[in-house]
Amino acid sequence: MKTKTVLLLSAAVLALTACRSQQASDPVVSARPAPAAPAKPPVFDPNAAPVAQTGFPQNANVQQFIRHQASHGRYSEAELQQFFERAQYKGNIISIMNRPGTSRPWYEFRRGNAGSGKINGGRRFYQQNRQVIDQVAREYGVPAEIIVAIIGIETNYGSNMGSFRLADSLPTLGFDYPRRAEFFQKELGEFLLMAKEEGRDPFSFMGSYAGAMGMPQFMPSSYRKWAVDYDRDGQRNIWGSVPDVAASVANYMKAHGWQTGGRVMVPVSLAETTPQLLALIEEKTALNYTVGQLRQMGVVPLEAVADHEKAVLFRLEVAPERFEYYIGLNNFYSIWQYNHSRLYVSAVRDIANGIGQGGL
Ligand SMILES: [Ca+2]
Repeated sequence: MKTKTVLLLSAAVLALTACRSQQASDPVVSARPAPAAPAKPPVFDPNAAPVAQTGFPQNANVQQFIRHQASHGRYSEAELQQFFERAQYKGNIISIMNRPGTSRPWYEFRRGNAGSGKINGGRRFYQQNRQVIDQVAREYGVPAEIIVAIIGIETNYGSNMGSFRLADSLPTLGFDYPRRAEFFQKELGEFLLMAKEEGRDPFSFMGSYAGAMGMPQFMPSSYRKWAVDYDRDGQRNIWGSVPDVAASVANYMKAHGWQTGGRVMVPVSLAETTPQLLALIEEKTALNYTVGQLRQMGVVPLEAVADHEKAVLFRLEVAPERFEYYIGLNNFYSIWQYNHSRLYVSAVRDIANGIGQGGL
């Protein structure tokens, strides 16, 4: 862990150095506010010759993107053309994206994502950064152990932040992954704005193969909205500054409705596993019912919870074909918006409870 901290610190220093020299040498970077993102990128034409064949600069979809961005005054056509001349197509990213997904049951997911290694790592990380994380927690009203747990599940406390240049991964996904072209082109647009706002070369940003950045794995649109320069050095450094990272995560949670002092989930039992209740579990995750309404349908909370609280019923497979039932409350939903997976939220809560006093 010591080595990692040193690595993170040197990464931070490098990032800052890069920023400074960039700002010093590039007078275009100014306090001029960036224009708002255009509502929607143009429609992706799946019949155009693929990027793997044409390269980026000559690709019809890329040219369409360039015209669209330039027409909104975000970048000149020449600047964008130059960007795509430098961007490298990464076919291995498309292979990763096309791997068949496997849905793991909770008892397996938990081992990999919320095991004792992750909890012990979280205790160490918290201990090393206690002062600033506690300060952020107080200021934002989000528990320190939730902040730490999210950093843990996302990147194992900063040790696995991804080694792809965003300037390669986002164009590759935006123009060679039709299923989500719209999403990744939008993120690419946000990314280019973000590089300009931060006064950094777009090719200096590193992240996961899917464009998630830094210790909290923010996508560029999230970075622009919620990343925080907590240590006030002029950079929102979510790759190497723990104060910035902790505040960015807490800010995200607060913006997504975190209620200070609220619980994440409460164990329940079902009076009977009726088809109605099983259907509820299959519903899209949302807080559509109150605890009182769920009680009337036969859900019995095993710990105190107020009837007026909003909730979602779900279950976790704790061993093959053996289920535990829960209701997720408001703060469950806040974490879910960080990553749309009930297993993810449950793992965050397990790590957090393992680090802290429990009771979340
Ligand atoms: Ca900073």
